[in-house]
Amino acid sequence: MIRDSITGKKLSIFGGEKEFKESIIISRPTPPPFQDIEEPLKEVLGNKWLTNGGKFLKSYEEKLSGYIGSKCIATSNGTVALLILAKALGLKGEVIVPSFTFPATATSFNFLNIKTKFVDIDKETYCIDPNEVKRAINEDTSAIVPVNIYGNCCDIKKLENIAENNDLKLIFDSAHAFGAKYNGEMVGNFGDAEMFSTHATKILITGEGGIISSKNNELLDKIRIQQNFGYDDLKDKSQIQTVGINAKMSEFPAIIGLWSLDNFENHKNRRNEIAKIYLNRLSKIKGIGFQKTTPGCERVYQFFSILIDKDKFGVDRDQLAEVLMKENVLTRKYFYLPVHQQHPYKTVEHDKLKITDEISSNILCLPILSDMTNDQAERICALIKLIHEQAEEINNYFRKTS
Ligand code: T4K
Repeated sequence: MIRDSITGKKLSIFGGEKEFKESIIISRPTPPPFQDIEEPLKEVLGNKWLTNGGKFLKSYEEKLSGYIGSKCIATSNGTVALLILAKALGLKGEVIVPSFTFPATATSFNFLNIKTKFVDIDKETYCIDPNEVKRAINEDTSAIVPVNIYGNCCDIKKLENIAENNDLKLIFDSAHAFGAKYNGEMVGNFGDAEMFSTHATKILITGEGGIISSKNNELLDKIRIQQNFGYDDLKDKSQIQTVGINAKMSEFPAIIGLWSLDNFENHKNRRNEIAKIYLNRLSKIKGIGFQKTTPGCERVYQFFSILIDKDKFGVDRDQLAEVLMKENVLTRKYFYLPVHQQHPYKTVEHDKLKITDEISSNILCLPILSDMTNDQAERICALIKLIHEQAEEINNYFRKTS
């Protein structure tokens, strides 16, 4: 049944019952049922081979490579994947990144003393603006690091052209975009390399985990060495080839990853259906805007965001989040604060990031889960509609309680 409103519902801030008895969290993982991974777990424990190029890791990497169409290396997480990529590519000086992202995008480079030049995003797709990238290039720039934000794709073609024309490396932070396609090709096949996160909050999960994909075998060889303390297992087990780190994935997350990959299409499709409900229902409410999908992109829904125009919607983003929280709907303000406003970055010079600041102040990500029901999504939409309808009372409530 399609719900347009919740008849007779009294909002919880006004003393009504919570709409949901149990919290609906922004991004709860869908882990495997125990019986589905019992056999491989027994095998690993029985074999006493827990990590360092184990059987399940190999199989996971092979399946990933088959799915993406470029060779994939699994890592301990996405942050360290970016870090070893930067090291393997020999980046230095400055890299161009958006500020509208999770701090890890920038951290991975700063950790290696590579500076991050923050540039603004496109106001519709929320992805890095290629024109701003062009403007930011200088003699210190060594790479461009666009982020395929929320599961949307950047303007990949333009960015590839800019990188090529300026002899720069191009690394995609595709932490959110596993399973997305651009011009019919899987994300993971672009630039010099791409990084995915398989953290518990993602669609493809391993608990903690990351993936590096690339078509450049020489680069992948370097990454294998980088993630293994600097040892090249094929050469000399007593001599490190370079200063490396431990960024390996062990057998347990690989087993979860194998299950998650087998179930990925179902999970992706479920989220697409939830997103359809959100788009359909919420587009009828004044003052709610949506991220536009980049032309040529078949996106995935790592996150579903709404952009609140307070003047038209009636209450602001923070108030909406609070009223929803009281109903047990736990949203997140990804990505507020943007990276350039985080403490370590406040002294970093950058041009005005007007669109980043504006979107970051008004964005709200709604729960989108791989096992969410249509009814849950419709009730969330009905709640948002009710909040819009009762905007005046809600404003009075916040005036009195602040
Ligand atoms: N680049 C980008 C663009 C990224 O977004 C990220 C990470 C990275 C790079 C780095 O990749 P990793 O190094 O993480 O692989 C989360 C994730 O930890 C992080 O992976 C993710 N992006 C970021 C957007 O979100 P938090 O601090 O917001 O997560 P947390 O612990 O508050 O969890 C979010 C919600 O999920 C909570 O409400 C509870 C729920 N949850 C969480 C976990 C861990 C569960 O239900 N079960 C769980 O096991 O960072």
